[in-house]
Order: sequence, then C-alpha cells, then structure tokens
Amino acid sequence: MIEKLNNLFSNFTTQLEALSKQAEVLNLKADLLGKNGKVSEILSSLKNASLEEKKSIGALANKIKDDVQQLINQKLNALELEVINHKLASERIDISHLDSIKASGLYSGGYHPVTIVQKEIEEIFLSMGFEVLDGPHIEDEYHNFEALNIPKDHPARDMTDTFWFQRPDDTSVANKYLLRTHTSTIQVRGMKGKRPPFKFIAPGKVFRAERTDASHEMVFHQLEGMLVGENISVSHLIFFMKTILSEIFKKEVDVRLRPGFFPFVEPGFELDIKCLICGGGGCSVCKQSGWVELLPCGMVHPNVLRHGGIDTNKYNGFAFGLGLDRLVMLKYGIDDIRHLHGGDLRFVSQFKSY
Ligand code: FA5
Repeated sequence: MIEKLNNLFSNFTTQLEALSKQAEVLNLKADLLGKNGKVSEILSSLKNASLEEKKSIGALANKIKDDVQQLINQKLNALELEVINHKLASERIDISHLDSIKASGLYSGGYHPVTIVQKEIEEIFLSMGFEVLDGPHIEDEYHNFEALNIPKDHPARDMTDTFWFQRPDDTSVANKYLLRTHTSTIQVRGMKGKRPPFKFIAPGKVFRAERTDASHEMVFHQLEGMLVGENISVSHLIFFMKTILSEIFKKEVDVRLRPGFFPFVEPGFELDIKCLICGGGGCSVCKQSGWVELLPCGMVHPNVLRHGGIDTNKYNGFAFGLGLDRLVMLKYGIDDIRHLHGGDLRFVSQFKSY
C-alpha cells in the first residue's frame, strides 16, 4: 500500500510537469484528491487493515495530499504568470524611441517656445528664492483695476482695451467681470496673507482687445514679479532687472530705462532692450526704433501695498511685468509674434521636444 502511494505521487509529479493549461492541472488534482480520486480509493481499502497499518498509511496519505495541493498551487501560479507575461509582451508599445513612433505614423509632442522660456525663467527665479504663483484668467474689476490704484473713471482704464462680460446669473451688474488685461492682478492676490519680506513671480496668459501686428497679439503672456521688504530702493530694482535679463539671454544685453506711467507704481519705468532681431538698426518688431519695450517696472505704490494688507510705514517694494512673448521673439529671432500662436505645427515643432 505504501509503495502504491509513493508510485502515485511520483507519477503525479511527472504528469504535472508536462501540463501547460490550468484546466488540465485542475483535472489532475481531481483525479488524485477528488471524492472518488485515487488517494481516497487507497484510503477506503484500509478498512480491514490493522491499527498500525492504518496509522502509518494514513499519515503518508495525508502528507501526500498536502504535497500534491502545494505543487498544484505552485503550478497554477506559474501558469497564471506565464499568461500575464505573454499578454504584456504581446501588447507592449515601445514609446521610448522616437523613430519607432515616427515609423508608426505618430509624432511626439513638445513644449511650446513660450512654455520653454517660461520654465527657464521660473528656474532662475526659484533659484533666487521666489515663489511661483498662479491666478484666474477671469477676473473682477477690483483685482484688475481698483486694487492697483486705478479707480472707476480713471483714465488709465483706457490704457488697455478690455474684454468685459457679465455673469449670466448676475446681469444686474454691468461690466463687472473681465478677462485679465495683465498679470498685475496677482499683486494683491499674492500679497494677501503674506508677511514681508516676500518675493514671488506669476506667469500667465493675458487678454486685450487689440489690433494685432508683428509685436501685438490679443492673447499673450506676461510674467509678473513682486518683491516686498524693508528699505527697497530703485537701485535694487535696476540691478535686479539687469541681472535677470543677462541670466535669461546668457549674455550682457543693452537696456535703456525711461520714465513710464502705471498707477500702481511710483516711480514707474519702461525698461527696453536693444532689438536682437535687427541689432538696433530698425525692423518691424521694434517699429524701426531699435528698441523693444519688454519690462515695465517700478516701486509699488503704497495704495497697492495697503490693499495687500502691508504696513507701508515699515515696508516697500518693487514690481515688474515682463512681456514673455516678446522675450521669446528676441531669444529665438522670431520676427512676428503671430507665428507663436498661429497653430502652425511646422513652426512650433522646430523647438525642443520633451
Ligand atoms: C502692464 O501690463 C503692466 N501691468 C506691467 C507692470 C507690472 C508695470 C508691474 C509696472 C509694474 P504693459 O501694458 O506695458 O504693462 O505690458 C507689459 C509688457 O507686455 C509690455 O512691455 C510688452 O512686452 C507686453 N505686451 C503688451 N501688450 C502686448 C501685446 N498686445 N502683445 C504682446 N505683448 C504685449
């Protein structure tokens, strides 16, 4: 009987090894351990055996049952893994190699040149300890104008042509909402809840109902910057602006500073950069002047600081609003801003991919 059981087990292991389907394994298990299986058959023939025999054969039969069950489980797991691996291998798509993507008729995406430059500038500011903030495209009058020292009926409201609209659920309030005309909206939003000293930048899209030309778009990008602390002066501002520009262009660039009027800064400046498209000789981008208006800036007006909850007896600061699209044009030698957002893939795919 013992020999019979041992033979049964050894036959089972040989048979199991040869099987390649889960159903076959389950059949083999039933054949051996099932109610009417071979092991039960042997055990039922023990009825008339002695107590000693019953003990030793019963113990062996139980061990064989356990071993069979364990081997069956191992085999089923191995077969399941094989099925999964086969599926993964057969469904695998190689996205790591650009050529194979191109060969399959697909093209990999890439960053838009404005995004590339925005990311580079963010890195520069982050390395100088600035925070990067975001803000809504749809704004209210308060953040776009009032908080920036531009009250109702102030002539500066006409400096930019604004896209106004009403909320469908609140038609009683005319001209209350707008698409932000500049990223300066983040000045007061960013200051709220902060204690000086602090510094942040806020890049993003802005919208103006303007006629387009080589250097003007209706939807373009700005990058706002603000630094608030104690005893900040115009010389800090100028030094800072020049450092940023040489970091961005990776070389010394010619700049000029002119007085500029913005109600939210006092004094205010226009920082122009010598046109890198024509080298200063005159072209359509610089409107034949040799200079491109790029970086208006100034010392933050105390009224704006007060809207941000800042104690103006103790703190002051500077702010700037970089024109990102124009910077991209100067950096890459693009002679018309409309190329940037015209949606022509031949144009944008010239720039760095992921
Ligand atoms: C402003 O928008 C101010 N908020 C900037 C500012 C911030 C001043 C903080 C002082 C302190 P301005 O309207 O000049 O300023 O626009 C800023 C920059 O955006 C310009 O120098 C220019 O580079 C860019 N820009 C303005 N209009 C357009 C346009 N239509 N298309 C493309 N770029 C534009």
